[in-house]
Amino acid sequence: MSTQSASVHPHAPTKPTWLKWLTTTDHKKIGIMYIFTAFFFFMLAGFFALLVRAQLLFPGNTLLTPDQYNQMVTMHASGMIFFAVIPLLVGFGNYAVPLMIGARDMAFPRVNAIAFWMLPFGALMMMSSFFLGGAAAGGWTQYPPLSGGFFSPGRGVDMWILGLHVVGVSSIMGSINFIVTILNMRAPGMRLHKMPLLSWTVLVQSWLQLIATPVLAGVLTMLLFDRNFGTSFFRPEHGGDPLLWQHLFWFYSHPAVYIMILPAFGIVSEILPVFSGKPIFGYLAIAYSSVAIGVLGFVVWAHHMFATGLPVSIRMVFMFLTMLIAVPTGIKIFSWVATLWGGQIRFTVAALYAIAFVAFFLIGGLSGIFLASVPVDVQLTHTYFVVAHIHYVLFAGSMLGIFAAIYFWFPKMFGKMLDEKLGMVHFWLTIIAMNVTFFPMHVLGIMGIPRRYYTYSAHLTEVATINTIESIGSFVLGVAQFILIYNVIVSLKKGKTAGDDPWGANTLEWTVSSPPPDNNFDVIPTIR
Ligand code: HEM
Ligand SMILES: [Cu+2]
Repeated sequence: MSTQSASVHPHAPTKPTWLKWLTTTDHKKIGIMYIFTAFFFFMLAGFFALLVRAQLLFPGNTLLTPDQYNQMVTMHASGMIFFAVIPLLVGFGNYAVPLMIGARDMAFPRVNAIAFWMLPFGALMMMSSFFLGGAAAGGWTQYPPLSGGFFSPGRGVDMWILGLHVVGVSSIMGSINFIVTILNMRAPGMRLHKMPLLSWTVLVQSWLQLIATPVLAGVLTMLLFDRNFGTSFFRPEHGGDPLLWQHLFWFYSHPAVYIMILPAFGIVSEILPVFSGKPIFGYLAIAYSSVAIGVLGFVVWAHHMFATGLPVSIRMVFMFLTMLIAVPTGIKIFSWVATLWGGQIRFTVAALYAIAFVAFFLIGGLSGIFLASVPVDVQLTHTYFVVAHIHYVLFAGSMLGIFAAIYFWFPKMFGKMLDEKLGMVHFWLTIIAMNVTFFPMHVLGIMGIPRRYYTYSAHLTEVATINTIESIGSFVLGVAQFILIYNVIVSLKKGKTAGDDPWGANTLEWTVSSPPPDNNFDVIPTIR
């Protein structure tokens, strides 16, 4: 086994490069394809957000029709969650985890390839609804009766459901693959307690996907049947219950927020020690608090339903359980700060993104604790405060983690360094514009301004000013991402050669060449 090398198929005919990529089962190529595909959808869903912000730039704007506005809000959020953030993280997991644990590939390389290819197909299915009479417009949460046949008569919701089914199957296949890989394919001597933290978080993420995604598939199918085949799971006029949707939807979608953040925790836990020149503080605490977050994530879903008239006793239980999540999250924040503390910090772009993650994700965590409190949530749930919260967890959290990962692993992936100067410009513009865009949303929310509204009154001058500022911030945020794209293109062509270990890191992927050989390791390393 350990002497197997790249020459296992000496007689394989040489394919043209593009065909090699299209037919590859190599986890590294698949990881890179995940990342590029998902980045494309990040830009597309970002464009939808900018249309939303353009509409809200000043009161009484008619850039979009109300229905187009609702479609943009829906497709922005759905696109970001399912086609951008989750697959970006899965892409980094795919690329890095087998290398980090000393494996030659994922456990099921062909399943890995199929799972990847389902992503663009699922996404295109959902996006095609724009050309089939209009996309879904009921928000990414698609609460019935809004998503039912009466309020959403077109094909949009059906295509939304079918597209999600396809990426759902992809997620389930991917998660099984990660679980088997991580549990069975670690290099000799790499006990679970020695495994890099990214693998821990990907392992927990995969369990969440495996358990939660089938529930989403079920509830989507029920809605599809209500809409097309005369069932009435969610139709009160025929004895159904719309709240059943909310329970099942959030039983998936609350774990989904951890699906979207856990690998980012892992990424940051890999990067901070490298650039602070110290080992990670509290390795076991980070590993086990990730498991705790995964478990708790399944028993808090009703905190999305505090305003639906659930019995007070139930709301109290969910409030308490939700607040408990602050404990494992706090443990991580503490460990990261302790890792940085007293270190010889090298402020590379990757390090800056990881540090910014800790600083700004904290804001999203704190607003989450506010929202966990029933009386506060009842006031704020329909307002912009929630939009502020999700963006501090998903942009300031997941996306900053993803940017950190891009700057950190790019040299390994392509053997070239990204330009640090361009990276700095990208970093500072992103951080400033992100806060200008999303921080004032807390204020709008506390003022009582509802979310998902098409426009607002010109009499609300303060509200208008805040909206204008946010919109300008968002345009800068959008433009800033082209600096990253430019950096990638230029660096691929003429970036500095990276060498095996440009950052002085010591996980296994840095012991092989950049880019790594096809089979990852000529000799599988033994861990002591
Ligand atoms: C350029 C960056 C972004 C901008 C300008 C932006 C802006 C917006 C706006 C304006 C809304 C609709 C507000 C409303 O009327 O209710 C929204 C909703 C949403 N955004 Fe973003 N967004 C960005 C990035 C992201 C990212 C990276 C994610 C990650 C998943 C994300 C997830 C969401 C979600 C889930 C919602 C729906 C919230 C709900 O359930 O009501 N956004 N965003
Ligand atoms: Cu939740």
